[in-house]
Amino acid sequence: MFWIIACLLWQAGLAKLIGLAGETNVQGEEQKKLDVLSNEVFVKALISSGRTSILVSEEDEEATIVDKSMRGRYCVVFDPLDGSSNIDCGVSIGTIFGIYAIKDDHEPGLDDVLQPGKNMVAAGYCMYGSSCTLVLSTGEGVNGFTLDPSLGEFILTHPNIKIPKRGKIYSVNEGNAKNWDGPTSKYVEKCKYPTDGSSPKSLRYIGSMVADVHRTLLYGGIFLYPGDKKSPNGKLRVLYEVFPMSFLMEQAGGQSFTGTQRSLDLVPKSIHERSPIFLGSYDDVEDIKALYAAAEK
Ligand code: P6P
Repeated sequence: MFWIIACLLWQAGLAKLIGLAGETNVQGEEQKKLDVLSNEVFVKALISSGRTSILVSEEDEEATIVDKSMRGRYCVVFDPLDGSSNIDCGVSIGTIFGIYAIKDDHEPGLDDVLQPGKNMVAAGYCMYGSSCTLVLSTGEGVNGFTLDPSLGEFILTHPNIKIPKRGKIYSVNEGNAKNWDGPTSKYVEKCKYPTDGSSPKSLRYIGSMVADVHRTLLYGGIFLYPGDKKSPNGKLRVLYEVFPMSFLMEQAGGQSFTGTQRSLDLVPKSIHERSPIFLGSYDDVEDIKALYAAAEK
């Protein structure tokens, strides 16, 4: 699947696949042709695998219940092409996915999907950039694989990834600063003007979650998409963005926080629900958790 998407992306500019498909998805965003194609590739491949019972895609308003004859014991939640608004300018984008095991003694339904992220059995992302990199965890640590196009195989290139305990980078869209709440504003201020004599953190923000999280995982630091006055729940979707990335961060020794609780403890009420997210190096996330705790007092 991932290789097919990578090939579609690498050929897009030539095949004039880039550009709007003229439709909008459930998020009210213009769908690019590659969004539509990627979603079709994943849905068809997951159904034909015979391993899935229910699918949730960022591109589909409703969950897909797999026909009884093709059902398996897994529920897959995914964003087939996250960051697709960056396609035309060649910025790295990616597929994000999470997997739940579900009991097969009943008709699958939303109850099988609306589970806390800590119940996931696997999660990962595939980043389509200068290379095609798959980062995956099945609950026993995090490993990174790079596609060798000459073999058509993913090679283990980043065994047992561990995120540094603290990093020198913060990653947030500062254009939203005027709407931030107190703790987020205070935290970003501390990143820029540290009061403990340490050096200021560097700001790196690509605007493609997979790329920003991949850099955070490898280099350390913190990625923030906070809620704000305009969007109290932020922008990122719980099931197929917040949960998979939080699962990976915890498996790599980092952590993920929503502003009120551990991200993986969230229980979503709907399949496209959003949540604020602060994830990355353990100690960096501890710092912002302390600011939110102090604001509660
Ligand atoms: P903003 C891409 O559309 C996306 O869902 C994530 O990949 C990314 O982190 C975020 O939105 C960027 O949002 O508001 O900063 O452009």
